[in-house]
Amino acid sequence: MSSNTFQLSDSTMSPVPDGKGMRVGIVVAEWNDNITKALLDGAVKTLKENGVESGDIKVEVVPGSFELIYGSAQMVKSGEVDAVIAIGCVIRGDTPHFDYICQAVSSGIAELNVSQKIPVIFGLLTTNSQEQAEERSGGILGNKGDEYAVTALKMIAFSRRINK
Ligand code: DLZ
Repeated sequence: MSSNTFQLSDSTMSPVPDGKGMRVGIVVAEWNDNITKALLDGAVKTLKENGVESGDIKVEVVPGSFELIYGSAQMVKSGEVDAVIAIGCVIRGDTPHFDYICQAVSSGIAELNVSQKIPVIFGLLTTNSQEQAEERSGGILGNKGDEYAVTALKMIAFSRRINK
């Protein structure tokens, strides 16, 4: 299976758990908001399609992807959700800023996953161009928000199995 067409929601993958009773927090960055809004919409749509109730989806906005670290940490510590999806989009520019943000966010989210009790899903889209971002946020390559939602549901189910 090509990584370009791989979808976590494919029928060849393990079934998506029923999301009824699952509470999902989403922290979404405003930078590149035409992309992050589409990713958010995709994630929310998939959560609802899989049984998550509207009232169990909590969305908070932060300015940029760097702030996803703090935003996700606070959402985790609130105790009000069973998983957090961190959504952002970083598009490579002419300066090394791209690398610093990507490195910081991936390390920050990884740290939360090992130090906290609930899963934090890495929903940071990192692309070389606006076109690549559009292709992955509702374009010809699907909507990665869908995958983030499926991952959140699978990880909540995993956590419940392990911790029962
Ligand atoms: C500063 C900056 C730059 C250059 N590029 C992006 C980007 O492509 N995507 C994104 O989400 N945020 C970007 N930011 C903002 C930083 O994430 C952060 O908000 C600021 O450095 C303030 O902490």
